[in-house]
Amino acid sequence: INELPNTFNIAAYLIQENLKQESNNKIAFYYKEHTYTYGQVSNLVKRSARLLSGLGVKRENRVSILLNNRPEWIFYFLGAIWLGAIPVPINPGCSVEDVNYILQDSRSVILLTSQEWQMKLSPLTSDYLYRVLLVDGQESFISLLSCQSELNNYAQTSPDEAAFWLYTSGSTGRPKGVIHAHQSITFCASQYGQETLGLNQRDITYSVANMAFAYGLGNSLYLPMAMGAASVISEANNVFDIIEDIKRYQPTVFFGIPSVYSSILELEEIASFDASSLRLCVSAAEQLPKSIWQKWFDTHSLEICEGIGTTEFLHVFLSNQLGKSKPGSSGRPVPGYEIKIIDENGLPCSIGEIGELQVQGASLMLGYWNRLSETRKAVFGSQMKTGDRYRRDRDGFFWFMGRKDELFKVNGQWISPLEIEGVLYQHPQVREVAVISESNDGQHLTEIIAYISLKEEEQLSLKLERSIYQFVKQHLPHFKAPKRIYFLAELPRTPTGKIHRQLLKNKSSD
Ligand code: 3SK
Repeated sequence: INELPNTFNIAAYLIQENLKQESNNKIAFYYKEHTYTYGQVSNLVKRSARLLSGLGVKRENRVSILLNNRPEWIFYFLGAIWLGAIPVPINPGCSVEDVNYILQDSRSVILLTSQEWQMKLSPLTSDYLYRVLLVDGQESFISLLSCQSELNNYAQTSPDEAAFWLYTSGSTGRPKGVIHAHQSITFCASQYGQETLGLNQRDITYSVANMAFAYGLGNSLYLPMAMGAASVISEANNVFDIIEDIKRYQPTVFFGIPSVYSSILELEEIASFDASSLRLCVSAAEQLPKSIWQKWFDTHSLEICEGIGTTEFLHVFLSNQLGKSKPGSSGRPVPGYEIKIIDENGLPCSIGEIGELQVQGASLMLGYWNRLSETRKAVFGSQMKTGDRYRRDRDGFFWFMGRKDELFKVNGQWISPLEIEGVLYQHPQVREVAVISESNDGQHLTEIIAYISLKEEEQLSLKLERSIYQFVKQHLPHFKAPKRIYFLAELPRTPTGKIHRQLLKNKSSD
């Protein structure tokens, strides 16, 4: 890993490295019927910096973006960093209440959004925001850029200084602003993008995640840019559109999440998925059931490289690699990260023993904005406790056992909901599963409850319900079998696409 100079601006690095390599005319982004070369991106980023500067934005001011994936997102994000300001992406999957909270909490002075969102937010309640820019309508962001000149001088920032924030939402409480330095991006790009995935200049990446989510930001923006590769910017929010996009743009790398892989496999009979351009498939954000990995492999002869990361570490730190993966595991440490599993006394667990995952690496956040006690609780030195329970096998692969707060005790034994979910996923009619425990109130025994959604063409019937209960009985010991199974059309999801377990827990206690 190369030492960075004392003055380092990640936006300038991503732009200038590509122009140095004479990639001026190389395509950086595909969006609908448009393409943007690295030369055009450079021009639009510098104009964006000029526009923000003209609007009075100063170094270290926060500026928010609330949009689906689109090119303006990228020009604004990099333009702000070029200027030394701090972009704060907001996931459009957030509630209006959370968006208002983030605008206020981050003290953002400018917001780039759409007319639709502007209407939803009206009246805006932030005390700091003085201008809303829109991507649509009469005075669109792109039309404003066309009147600007390029701002050629970028802010002489340090690699350690805040470059951007990402908001992370836990299952409870308000979203937290995660502060990342300029150097977090170079670290993730070299260690994960280059060393682990082997991304290169010829790649075209496609990601299903919104760029306000750390996974999406890396996949669509800085991983491909750092390699001089191209990226498809897509607003697709359903599987049919994703399948259409893959046919149209022929990407080489597909960054998915488990529910998308599962839906593509399910729909394949009606909308065939053309995987011929792909050399690499990646999954993160949630554990990928082994059954989905296997079916994808059998159908497309492609391994899915599963990994796991956190917003606090910006991208993936545990990952499988092509030809060296163990389906169902999170893989091995990405080079440059030191990863331990520790017991309740803070001591390293032995092989096979379950403990909490503790990660150390240079992409660790600077801290949570204005949340000192939460920062202190999670981070000590350059390490962070993730709250995830893991075990490691003899080959050094890490196996996710569930969130620390999701394990429960039945018959005196710790049970991971993932083990039960893994069994239910093997039932041919099951699409999604989440297993939770009904909280033990001290008077009743803990009960295991499963929420299930069925595959598209399946109808719930008494016969099917019985077959699922029977399946559970056959494949799980009595005490691990869910007492009750509820069927939902689909399971609730968080803005980043993870199953919203807290909502299910609330539902079960209603
Ligand atoms: O959830 C994950 O696995 C993840 C992966 C990459 C970047 C960020 C996150 C949260």
